[in-house]
Amino acid sequence: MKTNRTFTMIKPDAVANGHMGAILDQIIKNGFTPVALKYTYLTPELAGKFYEVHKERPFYADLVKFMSSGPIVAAILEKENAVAEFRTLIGATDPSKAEAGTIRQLFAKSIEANAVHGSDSDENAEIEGNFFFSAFERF
Ligand code: RTP
Ligand code: MG
Repeated sequence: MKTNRTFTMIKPDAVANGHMGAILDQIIKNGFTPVALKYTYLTPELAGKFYEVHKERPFYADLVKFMSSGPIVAAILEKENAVAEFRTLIGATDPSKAEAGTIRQLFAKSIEANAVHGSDSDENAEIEGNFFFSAFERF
């Protein structure tokens, strides 16, 4: 399997609850190498744009409000088969259905405030990484 990249955010709930360090630790211990990293935030406009694919979904307005409610950590991560491996590490969207030991099972409180984002395809990983990082901000 070739080494490739995924994009993640540590969401406002996990930053506010003090889990930023523990989550980064889990990510790195599980073999993901950050090649770009920043502590930042999304305005409602930017959160709306980032999650535009969900704009017809009933949870969209709430999701935009939640994702712009506080600071986040954004990162591009490198590992073999990064997208699939990272989604395995974070677990199911709904933390009550996430496997034991996954980041969402350990740190998420609800289906919305679910601690982390992980890209769902190589193509979206590229788009999402470009949303946050310029060329000179990534190794
Ligand atoms: P993500 O994109 O953040 O990595 O999460 P995901 O693929 O596991 O889930 P997705 O279907 O893409 O949903 C994006 C985010 O929207 C919120 N959500 N809320 N209230 C609800 O029923 C609901 N469903 C989804 C979550 O924050 C989810 O991660
Ligand atoms: Mg998704």
